[in-house]
Formats: sequence, structure tokens, C-alpha cells
Amino acid sequence: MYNLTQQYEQYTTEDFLVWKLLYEQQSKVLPGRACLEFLEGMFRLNFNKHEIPKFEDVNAILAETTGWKVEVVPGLIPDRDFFELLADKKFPSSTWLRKMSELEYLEEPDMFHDTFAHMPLLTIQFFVDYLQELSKLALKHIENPLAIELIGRLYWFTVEFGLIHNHDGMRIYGAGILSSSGESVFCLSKDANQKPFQVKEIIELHYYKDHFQDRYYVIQSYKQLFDSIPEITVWLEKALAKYAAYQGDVTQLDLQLN
Ligand code: HBI
Ligand code: FE
Repeated sequence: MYNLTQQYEQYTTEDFLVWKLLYEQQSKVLPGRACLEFLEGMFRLNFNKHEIPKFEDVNAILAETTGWKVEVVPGLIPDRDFFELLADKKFPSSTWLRKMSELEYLEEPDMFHDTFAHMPLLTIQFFVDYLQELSKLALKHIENPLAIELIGRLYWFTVEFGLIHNHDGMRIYGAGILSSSGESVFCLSKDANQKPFQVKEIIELHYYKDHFQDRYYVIQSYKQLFDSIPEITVWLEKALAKYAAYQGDVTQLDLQLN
């Protein structure tokens, strides 16, 4: 699709330093907060603070686990391209790293977010099966901005900001949290609003991109995510039927479904 490759030899000393600093920063806050599957995934992908991951190495390991692979993209790509790649078991990742001056926050996802935070989860079969089915659903409605917004909300509150409650307690699996030190701590604190995973409410309410989330949805297992696809399809159809005539900005639209 984009025909890009990771130009590993072009990484600079600053890039390696940024990777090392972000890796060390997250290594301080994630043990005891990140879900076990994420930590195991990091280990399987041989992530470490000294080297920026080589996508060909990551792909060789993913080929032996879920059969997914990483596809190099320039950065944020159009929704159609994004969902086409995911539906084809390809995870889009940038290859550039933020600058030292952007360590805390940056507008667009960089390689640290796409690689460190997203890729370990690609070793979990039920998780990638959910991601693939959600993307196939998006492609069915790719011409409908409301459908893409609502599916984007589900993507946001699971893949990016999801929490999971398994045998060792409440843990993080959302990549948007896993690549942020502040939100990794906040989301499990008593100040955070943690709620059981519920498709209807996630679809109904808009979300914020520029500050900590005002709510986090908690799943009990990755199978629960995969099993929610039929329910997602039902609520999406209801929403598209009821709000078919809506002409406003869908990103701020709150729905009432029943
Ligand atoms: N492109 N590379 C990239 N990464 C994303 O996370 C991404 C994207 N394009 C669109 C997008 N996310 C969101 O609109 C999703 O909700 C689809
Ligand atoms: Fe992301």
C-alpha cells in the first residue's frame, strides 16, 4: 500500500536516546500496571532499552504467533487505508521517533507509541481477531462518517485506552495509556472513572483526544472483546438508522440509543 521500509541505518544517536529514555520511563511505571499479556509480548518481541526494534525481527516473531505483521506507514493515514491494513492482519506503524523536546506529549503517534505500546498486544489471538473483525465492519461502512466515528470510539476505548480485570487485578492493555507515563498511573488510581465494558455507552458518547480520559472501560478477558462483535454490529445498525439524517460534526455527537 505505501511500499515503505524501516531505514534502520538512518536512526540517529538522538533517536536511540529517545527510545532508551521512553523505554526506561515506561519500565518504571508499567510493572504491576500493564497486563501480563503485554509484558509477555514485550519479552517475546525481545524489546529492550538499548535497541530500536527492527521491524523485520518483529515480523518474524509475529509470524510464529498470530500471523500478523507490521506495515510501515508515514504517520496517521486515512481511515480506509488504516482499516484495510488491519482487516488484512497488518498493523500500521510509523518509523520516526519524537524529539527530545517532545518526550512528554506529541500530537501524532510516533514509533514509540506504535511499536512499544501496540505491538506486544499483536501476540494475543483474541485481541487481534477482535481488531480484524472491527476493521472489516468499518470497511463495510467506510463511506459513512458516522459509522467510522462510532467504530473509532470502540477502537479508542479498547485498543487505545482499554483496561482489563484479570486474576491479578485491574491492568492496562490500551496502547494510548501504555505509551504515556502519566496516564499509566492515573487510569488505575482512585481518581479515575473505571466502568465495566459496555458497547452501547461507548458508541453513544464522544471522547476527548487532548487530555486524560474521563472514563475507562474494563473487560474481563480478550475473548469478551472478540465475542462483543455481534453486539457491536447490532448497536451500530441502530445508531446508523436513528441518526441517518444527522448532518453535524459527528465527533461531538452524543447519541441516545435504546
Ligand atoms: N493511522 N497510522 C495510523 N494510526 C492510527 O492509530 C490511526 C490512523 N488513521 C486513523 C485512525 N487511527 C483513527 O481515526 C481510528 O479511529 C480509525
Ligand atoms: Fe495507537
